[in-house]
Amino acid sequence: MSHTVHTAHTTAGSAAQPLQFHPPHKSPLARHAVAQRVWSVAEVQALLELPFSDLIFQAQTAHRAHFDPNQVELATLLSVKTGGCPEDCGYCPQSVHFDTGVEAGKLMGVEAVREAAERAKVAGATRFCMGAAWRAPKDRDVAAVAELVRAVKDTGLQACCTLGMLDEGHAETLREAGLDYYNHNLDTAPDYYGEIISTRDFQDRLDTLVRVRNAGISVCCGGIVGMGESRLQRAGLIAELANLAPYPESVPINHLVKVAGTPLVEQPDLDPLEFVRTIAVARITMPKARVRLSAGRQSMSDAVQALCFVAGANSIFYGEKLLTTPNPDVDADMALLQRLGLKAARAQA
Ligand code: SAM
Ligand code: DTB
Ligand code: SF4
Repeated sequence: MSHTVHTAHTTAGSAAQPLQFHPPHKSPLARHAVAQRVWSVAEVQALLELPFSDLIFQAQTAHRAHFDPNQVELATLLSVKTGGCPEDCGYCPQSVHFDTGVEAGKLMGVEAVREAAERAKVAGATRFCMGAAWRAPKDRDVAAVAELVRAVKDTGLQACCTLGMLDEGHAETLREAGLDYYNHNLDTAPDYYGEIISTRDFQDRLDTLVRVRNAGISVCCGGIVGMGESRLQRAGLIAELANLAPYPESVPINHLVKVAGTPLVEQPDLDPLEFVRTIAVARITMPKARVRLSAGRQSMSDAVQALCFVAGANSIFYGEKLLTTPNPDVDADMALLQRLGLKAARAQA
């Protein structure tokens, strides 16, 4: 049986399947793909429903098989082009459709980005992620971001960017500039996507992910929980991510940051333990991925964050700001890591 990255729409409700081989297809990286399990939504849901201790035990076991469980990657974010986005993602403060007080800006210049990357490096980060509030960058935008990528790479940090949907050739331009990762989230389950975003569809996201893979850039792809989705839909999101072939190298799990002016501001709080469960299931289904405890830490207790690390999270966004919203300050994060005996991942030589 052959599977490609487009398995996405075929997983819902499918029967449990054993190990599958995802054959080399268009992606040069897929050449290295080994047997990868295909997850049905029902199987992922069954994991989400395990007794909590059993779930955490499985997640810790998977984590320890592939990573030092006491090491966490620190990734710093910078919004290089803020606001004014034509998309209507219901969670996002940067959409022009919502009155959130975020002002539209221009793309930052190379020197300002280089300085921010240098500061992030001094503070201990190993990855630097640049976000732009675009639906899809134009050719000239991609050329300008390629210069920012070069500046970040000069500092010795890993470079990641998230710019929206990429057109033919864009991923190659970014790769040539040295881009290590491209972040492009599936965000929510295919059957909930239309409730959250109307200006694009789920398949648009998959199309960009294929372009990123084919250019030889590592994939950073995750989603947001706490947007009113059901547990089954959380399982649907994780199954989609885990069935990408190969699954993403990096998986950010965001908790919705409720921003005044967005349609989701009144969303009831998700049970924090359900967030921890989602992290655990991401770890079990994508055992070799960096699972990032992403947006939402500012309103999470230290104890919940600690449970997320026990559940297999091994990366965080680090620095006082995400893109437009606050993140815990560096001193608080350093203190938390120290209390937990966690070490920051070192930069590769
Ligand atoms: N415009 C590009 C796109 O949407 O792919 C890149 C930037 S966009 C801000 C990157 C990601 O930020 C989204 O995919 C979403 O997962 C996350 N995000 C945006 N607003 C958020 C919020 N209020 N809470 C949690 N995550 C959020
Ligand atoms: C991701 O998954 N989360 C980050 C990053 N990738 C680009 C963004 C979080 C944004 C939270 C809302 C804000 O600060 O604007
Ligand atoms: Fe635009 Fe990205 Fe925000 Fe959606 S999430 S409105 S695409 S910046």
